[in-house]
Amino acid sequence: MTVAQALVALELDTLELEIDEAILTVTVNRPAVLNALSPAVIDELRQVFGALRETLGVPCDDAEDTAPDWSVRGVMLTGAGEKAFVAGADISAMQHMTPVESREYSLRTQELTSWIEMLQVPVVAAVNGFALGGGCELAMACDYIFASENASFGQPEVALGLIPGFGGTVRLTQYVGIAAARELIITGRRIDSAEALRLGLALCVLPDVAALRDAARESLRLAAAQSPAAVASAKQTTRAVRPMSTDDGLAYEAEAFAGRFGTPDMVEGTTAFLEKRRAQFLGL
Ligand code: CO8
Repeated sequence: MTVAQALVALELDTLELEIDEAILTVTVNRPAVLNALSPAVIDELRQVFGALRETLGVPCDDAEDTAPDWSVRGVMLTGAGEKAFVAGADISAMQHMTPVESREYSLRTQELTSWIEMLQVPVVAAVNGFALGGGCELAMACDYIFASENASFGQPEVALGLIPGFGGTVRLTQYVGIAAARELIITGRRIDSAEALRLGLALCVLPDVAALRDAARESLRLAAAQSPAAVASAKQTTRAVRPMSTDDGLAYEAEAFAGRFGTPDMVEGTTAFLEKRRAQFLGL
């Protein structure tokens, strides 16, 4: 069974999964509470992204099949309806947590965001409305963010006597720089899609939710036409070099670059170019 088949067989209460041409759409589906992240949502997201990270690019468990499993080539993460991507962590589920419980919750969710960030295939956040607190943090764990015109971003935790706990203090700074991140976190103010675009938080803004999902899917399809092994290496390398000095980053990149030489996908990609035909990648 491929990971795509295993995923659609999962019984999930808070997420909807759909696979179309190897693009997986994961929809957080609690519209009555603006898709707020309850512990159940986090557990189900961990099931989905946990299964993906363990199986993508390795032979599937069918004994006869030795080809790597690339049955999912990209993931779109979005929220149900038109009003919200995710309006944050579920405040009612969080209110009575002890410091010990909240640390555990924070660490489990941060681990999920790292799995998303390091996943072997691209993950695009399609932000269709409110992306607040944990919602903004979930979107920032993705490779990039596409937004609809009605999208609204923010880290409003200070209004609750809290601070971001799902990676916001780290990733918002990486997206928008230290001053803009501090200003947003300290004031808790919400920004619209135009300001998110200007700050570099959103990569592009689409006029409505249908156009947003089409654009995110098209971007993932473009990536899916490339060598999956090269895409995985490119994604892993851009993350690994980020905290490095220029010299260390360049040395790391040279190793990763060299690591692609002689691989089946590199041989196929370069041969196909020279033979003026479309490459048929194995994903190795
Ligand atoms: N949690 C729980 N319920 C929520 C949440 C939420 N984050 N957001 C909205 N809802 C519920 C509302 O309570 C309401 O429920 P009901 O209909 O039963 O009253 C329903 O969704 C609809 O919401 P509104 O009526 O408020 O809709 P509006 O259009 O008037 O307002 C807003 C929309 C502006 C998005 C407003 O709902 C709001 O401010 N929501 C809260 C946003 C927020 O503060 N998010 C951050 C939460 S904290 C967080 O994410 C921290 C992450 C790190 C934690 C680390 C943990 C250990």
